[in-house]
Amino acid sequence: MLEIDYVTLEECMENEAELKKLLDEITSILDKEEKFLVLKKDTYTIVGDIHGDFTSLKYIIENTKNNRIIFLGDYIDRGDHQLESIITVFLLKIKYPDKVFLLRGNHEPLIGLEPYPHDFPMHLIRFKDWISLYKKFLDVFQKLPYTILIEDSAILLHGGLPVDLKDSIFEYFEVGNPSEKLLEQILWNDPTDDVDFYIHNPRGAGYLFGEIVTKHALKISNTKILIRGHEACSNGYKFNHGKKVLTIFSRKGKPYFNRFAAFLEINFNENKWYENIESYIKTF
Ligand SMILES: [Mn+2]
Repeated sequence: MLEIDYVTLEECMENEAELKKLLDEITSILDKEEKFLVLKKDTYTIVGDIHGDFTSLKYIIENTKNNRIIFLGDYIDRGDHQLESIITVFLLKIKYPDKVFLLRGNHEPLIGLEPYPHDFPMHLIRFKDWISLYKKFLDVFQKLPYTILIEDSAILLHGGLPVDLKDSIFEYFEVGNPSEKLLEQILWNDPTDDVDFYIHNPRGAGYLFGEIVTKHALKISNTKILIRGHEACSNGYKFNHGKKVLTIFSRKGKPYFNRFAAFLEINFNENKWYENIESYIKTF
């Protein structure tokens, strides 16, 4: 179980210098981490979009039995407690750098490709030096990893698979030096069951990718499933592409008012984990 001392908004506001120090600390940790991470098969808690829903974030941290946790991005925008949420995941990463992994979402934006709404800066205006604080957050976001490969098991990322097919997984994910175009797709793409290959995305960035893309990526990476966030689900999760894509959505409240939120508690070492994937999904 992961233990954390939560920080309140009032504490952040009283200690603006401390908050900046925390952002420097997370920066130095992320500087040491690869942006395309390869992790061993193990037990993991996997968490989808939080979008400032601090209540759900706390619920997951306090109710998961695992001590390894992967977040799929989108910590900020939309909810009422964005600062508390992002500070909490940063504190977790600082305390457990080898057990907590923070993927980047499209709301931890690429410069020039900000989503709408992007109301996080409004939550910082109450600080004296909010512009430099926001710049510091943007610098941290640039350093978040964009993809996790769980060996022989799963690909984890925020949005979706790139539609430019390549022969090797390292080439496919442009490991070492990903282009802006590739990052846009990883952070913005969504799966579709309506076309086989790909089509433009009504979000205005990235593509909708079909089952051909998923099958190709799983084959070259020797994995069974893509686990991603990025889309609201009324039950907290959904499948696409014949259960080869699992979407996890881990927050509640406005503007979606989904009935349930969900997270995954999975042991990739268990036999037939893939056949029994639904039994690892926890809804609340
Ligand atoms: Mn998203």
